[in-house]
Amino acid sequence: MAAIQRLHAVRTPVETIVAALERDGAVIVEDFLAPEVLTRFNAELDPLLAAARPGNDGQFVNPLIAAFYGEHVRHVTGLAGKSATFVDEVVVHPLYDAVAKAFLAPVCEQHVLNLGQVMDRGPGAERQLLHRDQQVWHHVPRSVGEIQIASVVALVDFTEANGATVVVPGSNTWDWDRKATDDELAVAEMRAGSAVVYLGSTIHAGGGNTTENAWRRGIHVSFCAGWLRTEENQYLVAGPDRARPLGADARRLLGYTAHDGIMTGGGYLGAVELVSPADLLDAGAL
Ligand SMILES: O=C(O)CCC(=O)C(=O)O
Ligand SMILES: [Fe+2]
Repeated sequence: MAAIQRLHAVRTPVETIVAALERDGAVIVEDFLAPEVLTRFNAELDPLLAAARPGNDGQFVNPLIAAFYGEHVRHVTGLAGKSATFVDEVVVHPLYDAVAKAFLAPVCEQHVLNLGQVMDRGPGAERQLLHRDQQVWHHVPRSVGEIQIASVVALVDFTEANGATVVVPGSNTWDWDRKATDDELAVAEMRAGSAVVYLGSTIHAGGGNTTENAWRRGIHVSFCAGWLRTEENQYLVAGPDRARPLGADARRLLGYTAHDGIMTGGGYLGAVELVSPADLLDAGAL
């Protein structure tokens, strides 16, 4: 069985974390969330999860997605619209910013939040199909390189039995067609508050939950190049009323700043009335 390098969120220089990601495509970042943040976040999520139906009551974009997520996972999607802790502490987490800049700055002017959802893997959940998250943008030529950075943050202790994420270290450097064997899988067992961070090209899956009654509460959070269509529609998840009181960084990550590629030979994207929506928010016009 393969292993994932473990590094500490605060004590490790970010360059070391980036180097581990370049080499292995995945790294466990210990103590990614401070204990106080973890407690606050879980308290905020408790009622949302209590109301969530396993398998989303069968409501998915299509039956293949339903099979991918399965019937035993509770989802709280669109966290940017539902959780202040998510926006204040997770979306703007400085480590995401540093890692996203390291991998995505070569291909975009700014990155944005792609997805932020709780995945509470329940007893009976089977391991997901091994996949690469950036396969969702299969029209983008692979020669473009990394266009996404992703993570699963543990909100309870992650164990092999309760469905810890599995990753394939080094698969970010593989030919796209190569399949992983079982001995190439590594299980991201980690304490609550830690995160497994991985690249969009790294093979991984949510793990199977073989316990009787233990739920694996984690959040799946990813960022992508700012010119991509995001998996969750963040403008509708977090509309202008939600974005107005936020700081500049959060607004930018939620897509309220135009992606301005004019100086690098491209064009501008995401403008409203020819300016950044964030400027309209400031002017009271949005
Ligand atoms: O929940 C997990 O551990 C991983 C989920 C995942 O990889 C996905 O839904 O794309
Ligand atoms: Fe995934």
